[in-house]
Amino acid sequence: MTTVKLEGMPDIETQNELSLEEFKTEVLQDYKIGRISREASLLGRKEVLTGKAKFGIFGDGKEVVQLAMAKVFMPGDFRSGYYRDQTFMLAIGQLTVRQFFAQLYADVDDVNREPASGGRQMNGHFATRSLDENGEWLDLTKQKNSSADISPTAGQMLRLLGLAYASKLYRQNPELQDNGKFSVNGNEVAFGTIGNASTAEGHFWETVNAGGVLMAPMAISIWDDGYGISVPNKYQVTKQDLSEILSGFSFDEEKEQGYLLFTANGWNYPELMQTYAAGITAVRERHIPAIFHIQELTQPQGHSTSGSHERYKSKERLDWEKEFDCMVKMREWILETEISTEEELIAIEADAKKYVREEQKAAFEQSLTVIQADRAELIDAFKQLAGQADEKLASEILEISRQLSEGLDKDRRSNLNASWDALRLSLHHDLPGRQTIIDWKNSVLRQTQPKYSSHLHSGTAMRVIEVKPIYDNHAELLDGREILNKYFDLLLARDPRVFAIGEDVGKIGDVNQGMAGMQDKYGDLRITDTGIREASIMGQGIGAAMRGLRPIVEIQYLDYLLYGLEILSDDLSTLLYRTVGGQKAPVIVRTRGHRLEGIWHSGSPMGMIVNALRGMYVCVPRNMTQAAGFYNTLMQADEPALIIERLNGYRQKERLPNNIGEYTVPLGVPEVIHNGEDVTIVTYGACCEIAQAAAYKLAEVGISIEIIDVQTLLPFDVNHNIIESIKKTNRVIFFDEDVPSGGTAYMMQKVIEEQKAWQWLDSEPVTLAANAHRPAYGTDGDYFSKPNVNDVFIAVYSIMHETDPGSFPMNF
Ligand SMILES: Cc1ncc(C[n+]2csc(CCOP(=O)(O)OP(=O)(O)O)c2C)c(N)n1
Repeated sequence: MTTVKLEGMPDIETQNELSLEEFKTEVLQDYKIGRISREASLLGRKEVLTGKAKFGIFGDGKEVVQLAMAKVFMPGDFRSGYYRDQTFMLAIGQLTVRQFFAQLYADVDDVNREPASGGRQMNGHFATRSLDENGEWLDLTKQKNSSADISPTAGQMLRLLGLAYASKLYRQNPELQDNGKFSVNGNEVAFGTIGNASTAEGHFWETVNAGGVLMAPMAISIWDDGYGISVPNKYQVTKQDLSEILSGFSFDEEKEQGYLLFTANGWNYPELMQTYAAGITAVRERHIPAIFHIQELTQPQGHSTSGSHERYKSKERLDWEKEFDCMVKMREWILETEISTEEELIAIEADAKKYVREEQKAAFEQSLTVIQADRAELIDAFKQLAGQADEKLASEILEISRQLSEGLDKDRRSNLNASWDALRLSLHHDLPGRQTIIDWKNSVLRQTQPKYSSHLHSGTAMRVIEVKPIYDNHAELLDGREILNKYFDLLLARDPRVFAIGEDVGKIGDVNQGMAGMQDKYGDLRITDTGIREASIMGQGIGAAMRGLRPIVEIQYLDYLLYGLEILSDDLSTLLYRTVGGQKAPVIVRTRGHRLEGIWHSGSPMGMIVNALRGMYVCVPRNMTQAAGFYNTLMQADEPALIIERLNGYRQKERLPNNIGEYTVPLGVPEVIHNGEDVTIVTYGACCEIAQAAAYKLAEVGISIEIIDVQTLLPFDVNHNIIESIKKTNRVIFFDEDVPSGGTAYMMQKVIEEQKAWQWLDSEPVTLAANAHRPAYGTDGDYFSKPNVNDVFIAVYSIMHETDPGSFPMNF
C-alpha cells in the first residue's frame, strides 16, 4: 500500500505503489470508465423506451464505489452480485460496452458477443466464463471471475458464502494445496453486492450469520440508495440504519469471529478508495469477512425502465440526488484537486459518449444479422410462392411479405409467424413454393431452438459407464447405513475435493449415521457441522462447487428441502443453462425422506421437486446399495443432483457388494424388481417395498404384477423400458406417496404420453398416491394418509375385477 498526498485533501492510500502522476492517470481512467458506464445507462434506457429492447435496469448512480471495488479485485477473486454492477464489470475488464448492449438486445447468436448468458438473461445479469467450450475448467486463478447473476434479490448471497468458503478450504486443507486452477493458498476474496432493500431478505441475514461463523474471506458491499423500487428504508430496515443493526456482527478479536464493518459515502471517491484498500487487505490476508455499507447513493434514472421515480421521490430527494450524483461529485473533486482541467474532462466525456454510441450501434446491428438474413430468404420464398399462386392467394402472400418487410418488429417470432401464416393460407394449394417455405421454417427452427434450449445438462452423468455390483456367495449382510458409510469412507479417502456439510453431519455423522466416524478420520474441514440454515447450506455447496470442489450438502429431512428449494431452483438448476455452458456447480444434495410420520417428517413432495429442479437430477433409490451407486455415478460426472435416501432403510439389512466404491448405477434406467404378467406397477423409493409386499398377497388370489423401480425421476426412463412391460401386461398403475397429481401424474405423463403407452392399454391407467392432505402422525396417521399394501392390493384387484368380474369378484 502507498499513500498519495493531494493538496487540501485527506491522504489516499492505494493498493499499488503509485507515483502521483500515475495516480492522476488512474483517476482519469476511472473517471472515463465511470462516464462510459453512465452513458451506457442513459442510452440503454432510451433503447428500451424507443422499443429496440424489452427491458432495462442499469447501474447509474453506483459508478464510483464500483470503481473503488474494482481496484482491489484481483485475478482469482469472485463476484456474486446483482444487476447494478455494470461499472464494476467494465472496470475489471470482464464486460465490454458492446457486450453490455448485446445483452440488452438479447443477442443469442454468438456467445462471444454476449458471454454472460448468450442472450438468455435480462440485461444487467453478469457472468464470466469458467469453462471452455468442452465444459472443462479454465484456470480461474488467472482471471477475474463473476458468478452468474440471478434475478431473485438476495439470492446471490447464498452462493457468495460458498465462493468464500472455498478459499478457506483451499488455504486450510493441506491436501488441497496443489490444486492448480482454483486457488493460490486461499488468497481469493469473494465479493458480494446487494441493494439496501434486499437486505430485508432472510437470505441476507442467514448468509451474514453463517459468514461470521465460518470466517471465510467474504466482502459484502451494500449499495444503499435509500429505496427498494418505491419503498424507502423506513419500511425495509429496523431503525432505517443497516450499519447500526449490523454492528453486533463486528469482529471480536478474542472469539475470532465476526466482521470488519465499514461505511462510506457512495459519492466520495477518495474515501471509497481508502476504505476498500484497507478493508480488502484484511479480508484477503487474515480471512476476516467484511461488510461495506455504502450510503448516499443515488439512482438518477429510477429503478428500471418499468417506471419513473418522480412518482415516489420528493422534490427535495430528487434535488439532493442531482447534487450528490457520484459522477458529479467525482468530477468536482478532480477539478478541486487539480488532477485535471475542465477542458480535459469535457473531452473525456465527449469521447465516452461517442464510444458508447458507436458500440451500441454495432451491437444492435450484430444482433439483427441472422434475423435479417432469415427474413430476406423468407421474403424470397414468399415471392416464389406468389409467382406460382392464383391472383387471390398471390396478393395475400405478398401482403404477408409486405407486412413483414415493413414491420417494426425485428425478431425471429415475426419471421416464423409470417411463414406459418403463408403456409396456412396456401394449405390447399399444391405449389412447389410451399415446400421452400416449409424447408425455411424447419431449418430456422432447427438452428434456433438450441439457442434457447441447450445446456440444461452437460450430459456427463449420462455418459458414466455402468459397473454392476458384484457379490460374493457369502456377501456380508450390513445395515443400509453401513453400506453408505463404507462408500463415503472410500470416496473421502480417494478424492480430497469432496467435503460434506450439514446439520449434525460432523460429530455424530448425520442423524442416521451414514457419515459416522468420518469426521474423526478425515477432519472437521471435510465433514462439517453447520447451523440450521438450509438455504445457505445449499449456497455454500453451490459456491464451493463453482470453484472446483465436490460438496455433498445435506438437508436433514426431505420436508426441510423447501427452505433450500428456492436457491436450488433459481440458482443451481439454472446455472449451466443460464450461462450457456459457461459455469457449472456439481453439487450433490443429500437428504432422506418418505415413510416416516407426521406432516413435516414424512413428506414426499416429488411433483414439486421434479418440476422445480429441471436442470438437476433427482435420484430416488429404493435402498442404500442403489444410493451408494448413484453417489458414485454422480461423482464421476459434473452435474448437480438430489439424492433422496429412504428414511426407513438405514437399518434394513443389505448385502455388501464387494466392489463398493466402484460400481455405479446409471441414471434414467428403471429396473424390474418383480416379474409379472397382469398389471405393471411403476414406482420408486420406499414404495417399492410396499409394492413387493402387495405382490405376494396378489399372487395368493391369482394375480401377477410386474414392479418397476424407476430409480430416478429426473431423468426418467431414458430408453423407454417401461413401455415394454406395459406391452406385456396392458395395464398400469403409477404408485407413490406424493399427493394426487404429484409424482404419479408426472410418471403417467412420461409413460402414457411420451412413450405412447396408451396404445397398449386394455384398462384405464391408474394413479395411486397419498391423500391430498399432509400425512398425519403415528401408525394410524400414516395408515389413513398414505397408500399401504392393502391400497395397492385393491387398486390392482379392481382393475382385474373390471377385466374379469367372474374370476375376481368384488366381495370386499
Ligand atoms: C425475491 C425478489 N423479490 C422481488 C423482486 C422484485 N424486485 C426487483 S428489484 C427490487 C428492489 C430491490 O431494491 P434494492 O435491493 O434496494 O436494490 P436496488 O434496485 O435499489 O439497487 C425488487 C423488489 C425480485 N427481483 N426478487
